[in-house]
Amino acid sequence: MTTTQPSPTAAGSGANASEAFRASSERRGSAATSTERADRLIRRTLEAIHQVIREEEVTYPEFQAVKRWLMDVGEGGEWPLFLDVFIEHEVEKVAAKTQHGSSGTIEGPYYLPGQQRLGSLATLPMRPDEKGETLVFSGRVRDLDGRPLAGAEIDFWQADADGYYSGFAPHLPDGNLRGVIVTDDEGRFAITTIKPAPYRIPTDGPTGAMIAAAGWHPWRPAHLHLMVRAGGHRRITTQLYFAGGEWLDSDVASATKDELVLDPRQQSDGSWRTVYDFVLEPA
Ligand code: MBD
Ligand code: FE
Repeated sequence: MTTTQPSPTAAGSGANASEAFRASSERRGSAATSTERADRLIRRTLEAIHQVIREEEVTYPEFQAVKRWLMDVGEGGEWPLFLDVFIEHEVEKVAAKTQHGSSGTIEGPYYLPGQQRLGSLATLPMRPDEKGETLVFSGRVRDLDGRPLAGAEIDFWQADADGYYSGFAPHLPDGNLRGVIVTDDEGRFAITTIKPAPYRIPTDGPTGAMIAAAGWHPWRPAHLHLMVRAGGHRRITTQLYFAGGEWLDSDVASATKDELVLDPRQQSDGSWRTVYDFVLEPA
């Protein structure tokens, strides 16, 4: 990745991700958990850790390294990043068991609410010299019976052609490559944007340090993020990937699914076009 822009620090984007999560969980409310459920989940989680310590004969220096690392994750504001990369995919799979219509996948740490509302034929807010190849992504939103959903909202966010998200990288204008697209009377939308780059977990923070210590790679394949909402219907949170893209088969966040891979076609003007339809189930 070559860029002349200052690279955002892990700590800077981590602090923003923590703040964004606190604001969003206040909005959505938190689950009321019974003592019985809390006892069971907490006990089983601790037992799983104890089992690894016993079976792997974890030493005091290893325990202290973990303790230091956990402190660093908190102080660096990287809990949202770490949890969404290494844990959220499993929670999403449980949720998907009771979900019909289009597939979802993880939300990740970089959603920001309250973006600019755009019409059904929308160009995302971007810099005048926004780098990257033009991508036109269009489709329809329908219900399970195939009826178009007019006025459905596609809350859209993506990284730029250097792999950075606005709101989490100080060199990017607020709202860049984010927007809420509203479908027309026939449930249609068409979004003009640029193809994003793959995303790399920041290597200067504790999550990156853990990945390096284990000899893993820090990459997610290039992707678009969306939430699709319509009155009376269950919201879908998903991501769309690109056929043939790097890291598709080894996403560090384990969040790819075959049915979420787009295969854009290049047009004579050099831009890329792709179509994807969404199906929402009743709420
Ligand atoms: C991302 O861009 C992302 O989508 C997820 C899930 C985790 C880290 C960065
Ligand atoms: Fe992402």
